[in-house]
Amino acid sequence: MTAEIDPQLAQLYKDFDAYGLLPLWTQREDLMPAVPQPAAVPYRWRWKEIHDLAVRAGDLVPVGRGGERRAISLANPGLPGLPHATPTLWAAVQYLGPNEVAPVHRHAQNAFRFVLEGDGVWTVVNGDSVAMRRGDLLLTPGWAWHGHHNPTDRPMAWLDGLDIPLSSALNTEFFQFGPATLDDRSTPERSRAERLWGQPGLRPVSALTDLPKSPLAAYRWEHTDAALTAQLELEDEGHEGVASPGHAAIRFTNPTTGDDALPTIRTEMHRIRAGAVVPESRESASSVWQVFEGDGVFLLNGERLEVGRGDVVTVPSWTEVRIEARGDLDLFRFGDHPVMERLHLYLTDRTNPATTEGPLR
Ligand code: 1HN
Repeated sequence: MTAEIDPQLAQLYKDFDAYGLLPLWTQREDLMPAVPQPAAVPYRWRWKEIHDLAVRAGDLVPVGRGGERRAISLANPGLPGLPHATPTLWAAVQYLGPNEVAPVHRHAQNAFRFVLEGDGVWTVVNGDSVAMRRGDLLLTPGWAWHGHHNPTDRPMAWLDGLDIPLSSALNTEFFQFGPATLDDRSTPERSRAERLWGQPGLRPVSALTDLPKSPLAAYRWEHTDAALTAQLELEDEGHEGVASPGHAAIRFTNPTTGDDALPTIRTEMHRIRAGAVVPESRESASSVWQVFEGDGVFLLNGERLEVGRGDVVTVPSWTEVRIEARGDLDLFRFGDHPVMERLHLYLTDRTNPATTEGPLR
């Protein structure tokens, strides 16, 4: 090709390059594909493999000031060299051994923890000690001080999710170390945040201003489980409430606004009945799923990925997803949907204007 190129044209391209210029006409398809073409790939991490490696890291790597966290990133193989699960989302397994403390710091990036198994760690968020137990979602909104401590003789591991890749793409990262020691090592059953905000539909009159980030630090499994159970019972009784047939779902929300619990990260729990299917769909948002309980299959662009307890699956934008539950399947999911929705960039295969004539919202 290059041999046949008009020498004047070749010189033009050389001169473009010398002046920091690039012609659109040779690149249009890469810059403007018909539908999203993510570099990130659909991928599954097995819980047993991650967990065994986390235990080994626990034996070999101390946790303390500097490194701050013994967290192991789930790095998407389509994004080589980057500790990113998707272009916007960071997922990791963090491991805290008996009597260890992860020091206090804060950062602009939003974070949460989701607990697959175990208990015994308290995360201290802006001076409020929050117990971490199986099935709980714990929030660390951007710029909240936070450290973790494990006063027990048992190790604990959990899933961390953050919007680090979004923050680095936008160059909005800020970070600050807190005090060298975590002074508050208290172990209350209920945090102050839950005592103030944790009763459904009830808001303290002392706090009527809406907040962009949820003030509720913990969403407890007993409530999540009860909500999912009720949806499926209502379905059995012939009433509305499920997300789709045999598929119950809840979203964790900010009690002051009803929006997503974190401004940049959607968090949800799904329960799919044994034998039920969530049919194929695509969306212009990326997600990470973790199997909380049960087993089944994720079909991602037609590729079958068997999943069981603790396994983590990443679903890049515009990947066709179908989920089949073998036994009853409980799934935690987080995604970048709030960002896409706020920017009016959220589309699905049912609203893609190129195929439906529908207007861009
Ligand atoms: C962080 O602060 C935590 O607080 C976890 O547990 C993972 C990954 C990168 C940067 C900060 C935590 C993190 C992190």
